[in-house]
Amino acid sequence: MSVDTKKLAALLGWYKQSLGDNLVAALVVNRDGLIMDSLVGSSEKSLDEEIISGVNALVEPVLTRITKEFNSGSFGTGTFDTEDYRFIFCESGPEAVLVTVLDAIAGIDSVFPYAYLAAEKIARIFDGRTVSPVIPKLVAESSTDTIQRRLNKLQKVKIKSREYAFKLILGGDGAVGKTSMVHRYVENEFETDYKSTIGTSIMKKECTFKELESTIRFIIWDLAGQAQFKRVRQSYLSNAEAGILVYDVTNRSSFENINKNWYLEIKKASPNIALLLVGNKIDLESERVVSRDEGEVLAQKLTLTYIETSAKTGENINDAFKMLALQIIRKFIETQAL
Ligand code: G3D
Ligand code: MG
Repeated sequence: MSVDTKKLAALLGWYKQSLGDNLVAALVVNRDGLIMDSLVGSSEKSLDEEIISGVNALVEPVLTRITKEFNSGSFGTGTFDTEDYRFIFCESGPEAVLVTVLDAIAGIDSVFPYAYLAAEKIARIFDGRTVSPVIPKLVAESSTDTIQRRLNKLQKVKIKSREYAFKLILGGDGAVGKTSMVHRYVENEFETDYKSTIGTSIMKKECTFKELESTIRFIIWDLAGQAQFKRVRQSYLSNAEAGILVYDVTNRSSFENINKNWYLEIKKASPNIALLLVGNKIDLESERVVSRDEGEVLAQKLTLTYIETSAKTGENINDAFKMLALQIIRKFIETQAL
């Protein structure tokens, strides 16, 4: 087995940056309990590399237990608290576990989305598949988010792909890259000479979280041709469970229209929609007029998760849809749990 260790190290670097002061250490451990890679965080408790060996001793017995559950196929994610530290274990494909060590008093809610995302990426690295080591910055969907409490339920409830399909719509001005994003995601290819057509195309795509034993089936509605828009707007926007608000980082008015028009209109048509805010075309860095900070501030204001993408290079496109799927799983669990 040859693992791209450079990529693994880069990914951990991004993971560390995402978690900031919360992180004491992050380790990628194989199923024999062997540490494949690790790094210490910037938390005050992360004094030196010694912590890694200490962590290793702690991790070993826990891993033995987990390995059993692994084999029975029941392990996905688990947490484990000691007096000084909190551990999050995320299964990362068949071969690895991502172990995240946090300060004992650290909140876990904001860490989980990153841990899932990192674990998914590590699984791909172990598989030898292509994956970007970059972990996009996510603005918390809401401060009262309690993913942890629902985690046990997540383990139990399986979302069966054949039973549930979620309507996903895209909002945003013309030419911001909505259709290109969908094409990227659905076919993983970018058509440079894509021509606007008239009507709505509807595509299916499944987004699977092995670790959560969940599959989200998106039915993506993409409206082509701005002229048609007014007439079909209502049926297009309503009854949607998921939506992506897209603006172009090189076009300020497309950004302003998210706040002025798109957000309100979509919320009105589909009040319970799970939404994601996307700043697209980041490959055009020299033409950028809307900064990442501005995107984040808007996301915070609207309590949305924010991601920056390029439909041209494919950067963060899969992650964007994944983050949305994760929100849906959470929403779904919340309603099921009542
Ligand atoms: P829309 O569906 O939001 O209207 P489209 O937008 O997907 O049709 O894209 C509009 C134009 O932007 C297209 O250019 C497309 O190629 C381009 N585009 C989309 N995403 C990106 C991106 O991430 N980076 C760059 N550089 N261009 C992008 P054309 O020239 O084909 O009209
Ligand atoms: Mg389009």
